Amino acid sequence: MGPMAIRRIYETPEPVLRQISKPVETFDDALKTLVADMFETMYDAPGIGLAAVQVGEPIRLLVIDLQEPKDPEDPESPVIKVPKVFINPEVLWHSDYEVPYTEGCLSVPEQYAEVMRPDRIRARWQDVEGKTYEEEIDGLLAVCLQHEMDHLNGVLFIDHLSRLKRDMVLKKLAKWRKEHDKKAA
Ligand code: K1U
Ligand code: ZN
Repeated sequence: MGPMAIRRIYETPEPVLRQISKPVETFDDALKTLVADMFETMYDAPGIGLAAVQVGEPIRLLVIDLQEPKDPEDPESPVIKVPKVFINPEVLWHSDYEVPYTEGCLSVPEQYAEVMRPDRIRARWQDVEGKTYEEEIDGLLAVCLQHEMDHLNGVLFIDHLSRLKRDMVLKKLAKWRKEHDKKAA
């Protein structure tokens, strides 16, 4: 593998985040390089997921690594790395039952809010070689996959909030940026 690179993560309200990502049709070395860069960018952030559009490439590709501890009881326990790639993902079925999860987003930095989503989905996707998979997914992986698939359709988690809550998050983000930029200066 060639040298990997950490890419810039676009943040709201940059218009690229609102684009509808295009299907991946060519499974070539450039795609593998982008996937490697996305993992490096996600681990560096750090995050548990990243959609290609967040690094300015509006194609239907996302990566996930939940980085869950080996022993959830022990805070010192090492995390298990399980990198997952989803290309051209589709939801074939979702449960009617929805569960809340306090979500974050690298494109809405340092802001968290509770979002309701179906607790189980049946998904189909391809890997970097173009091989197709179909599986039923639940738990945090289902939450994260739905959040990342939203990115492919130009949707951010804040779009699922009431206007009042969304405005509160955006106000806190503006305040955080002021403080953050002061420190960076
Ligand atoms: O920007 C993104 O799409 C990544 C986002 C994914 C996500 C988080 C929570 C619920 C749904 C989707 C993040 O990774 S935000 C950061 C985060 O949650 C986290 C970072 C380090 C360790 C553990 C969690
Ligand atoms: Zn996100």
